[in-house]
Amino acid sequence: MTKFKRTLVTTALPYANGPVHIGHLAGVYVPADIYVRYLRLKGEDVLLIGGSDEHGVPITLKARKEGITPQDVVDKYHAIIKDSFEKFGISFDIYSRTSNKVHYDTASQFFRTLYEKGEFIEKESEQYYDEEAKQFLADRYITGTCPHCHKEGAYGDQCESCGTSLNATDLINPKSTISGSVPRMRKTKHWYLPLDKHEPYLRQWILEGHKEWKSNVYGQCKSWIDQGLQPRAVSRDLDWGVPVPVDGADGKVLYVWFDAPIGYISATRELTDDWEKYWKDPETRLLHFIGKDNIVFHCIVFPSMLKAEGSYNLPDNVPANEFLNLEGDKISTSRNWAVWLHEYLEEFSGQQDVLRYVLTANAPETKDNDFTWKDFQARNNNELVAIFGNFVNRSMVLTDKYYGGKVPSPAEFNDFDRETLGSIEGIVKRTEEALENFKFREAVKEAMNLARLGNKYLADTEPWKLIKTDEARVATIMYVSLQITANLAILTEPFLPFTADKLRNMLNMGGADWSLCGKTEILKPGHIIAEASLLFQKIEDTTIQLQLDKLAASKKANEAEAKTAAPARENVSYDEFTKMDIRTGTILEAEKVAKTKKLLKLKIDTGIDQRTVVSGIAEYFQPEEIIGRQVSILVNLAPRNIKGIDSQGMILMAEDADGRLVFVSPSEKVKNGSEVK
Ligand code: B3M
Ligand code: ZN
Repeated sequence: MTKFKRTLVTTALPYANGPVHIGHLAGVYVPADIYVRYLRLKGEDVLLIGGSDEHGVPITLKARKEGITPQDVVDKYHAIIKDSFEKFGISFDIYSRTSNKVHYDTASQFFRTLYEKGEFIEKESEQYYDEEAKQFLADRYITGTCPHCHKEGAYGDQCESCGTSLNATDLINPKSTISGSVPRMRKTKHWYLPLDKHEPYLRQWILEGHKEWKSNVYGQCKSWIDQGLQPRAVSRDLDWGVPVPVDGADGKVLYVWFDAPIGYISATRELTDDWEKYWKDPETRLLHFIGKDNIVFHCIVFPSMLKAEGSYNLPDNVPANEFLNLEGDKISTSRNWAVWLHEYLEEFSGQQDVLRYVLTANAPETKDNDFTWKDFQARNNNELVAIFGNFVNRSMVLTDKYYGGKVPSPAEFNDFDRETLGSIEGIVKRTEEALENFKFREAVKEAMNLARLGNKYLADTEPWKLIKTDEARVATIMYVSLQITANLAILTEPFLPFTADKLRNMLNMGGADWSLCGKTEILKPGHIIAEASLLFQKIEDTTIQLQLDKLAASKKANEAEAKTAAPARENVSYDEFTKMDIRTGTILEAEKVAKTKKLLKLKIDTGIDQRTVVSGIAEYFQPEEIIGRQVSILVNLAPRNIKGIDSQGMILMAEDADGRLVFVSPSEKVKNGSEVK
């Protein structure tokens, strides 16, 4: 690390079209915050930059759906996101947003520079245009039939039914979601960043120069580069975003992935006049903390932009994480399968460090990982409460009890004391080494080993048994315990900032000074500590059950939604429809079919005749309650033998979102045998 004088850490800018959840925290913000807090404690010059990504089509779609402006959407979510990060102690030097003026200026200027240097190619292409709405259509604004699974309602970029990614031109019967009209192809001009031109440089810079990058990151880069890079459009036909700052670009904005990473630069500019030092001085180290879906943009596209511009540093490392799943399922905003930070803050008020701890201990560093509420509870109760909290509490309460809160003077250290004190330094070293290599799981585990060390030390020395007989020995034991406690109050600061702060206050030791970490005389004899209060509290089964119930409700709502939203089946002709002879009829008799759960045997007056129909509605209706009810019946369905009964026809039922069945009956009484058409 020595060759750098300062570090600039950026965190992916979350889209301001929804609140943030545990996946965001685990993948990006907690690791970045841990890292930055650590560097700050060491007295290094470091900035943590963040902000909301407020452009892009999903935001315009959400605005349209809710009947508000895109600015309304981003104002709402930017506030929620910013507040969540603050409350979780993500220690941004600035948390900005890409809809502000500094960003517009910075992004436009950046584009112009590349434009004037001839770093873009201009190309005409054909794109879908909505003639009624008079605008070009982004892929998400077009729906149609999927060419693969033939489901309707597939989007121009992806079919959500079968998951295939598509081009808008692949859709069968495309339709504009804005006006409903059939879009036409129209010529449009865009600017492209020729990534192919930068390929030799990227190959050298990453594949030769950065073999130390995490293998998931390096591997993705290699596969992109080996596949061959293509020019990428950096503009879009859209009315939400940074306007393309050249003549003849009316109605065009910068592509969101062009302007968003420039947001890091804008935010730094907004923060300090000295911003160029952080971006351009080769003695500054640039680090991007991101999730795995953003790797290509941060390792290939943005570096190509920076390189083309010419005056900026390229990232020194991009420690991207994999994904965090929730209870075995992919986290999903649209399916509400998430633990939302703003909700956690209400439901687990004051327990931010617990989530920070669990997400770090179980971070998706090298592979996707799963968050479960049971694991959350277990880590809190068995680790934070039983080890960390328990040790700190005993060491402070005993000091209070035996020495009135004054750090005692140790008598002579025995081998065990020396061995214990001697272990502290090693733990600190291993924690530092893990931190410096972006191995945060390992780092937090090492830090917890210090609490384990203390816990074991007290359990083995049992001062409470010696106080009557060997006070000098107890003084030594409490002294050693307090030095471990003081070390914990510094060492855990990057991971558990609220707890470490509280602990330092309890110990009366002021701010955290990393240079003390590993020392064995942090609290001097005679130093007065304050009263101990509990650092963590046990989480009960009922609390966890509430969370599990909440998720179960979400799942149920989704299943219901999935049902109501099932796309329409393939078209039939009118002739095909009229083949079905549907009549009104009245139920005359009803009885359960023996040895079945679902079946009722019904006698129906169809107006044509009286006939027997077997119907699978027994779970929803008692036989006696449906006698006399008018229903619709398909009378020309070929007879079927069901459980030994000849069933002639079918009663029409509607199945609601929860799978409940209701009769499709005429809304007023009509003659039996009336045709339904
Ligand atoms: N907003 C995508 C995301 O939230 C995008 C990141 C921008 S980082 C410059 O995953
Ligand atoms: Zn499909």
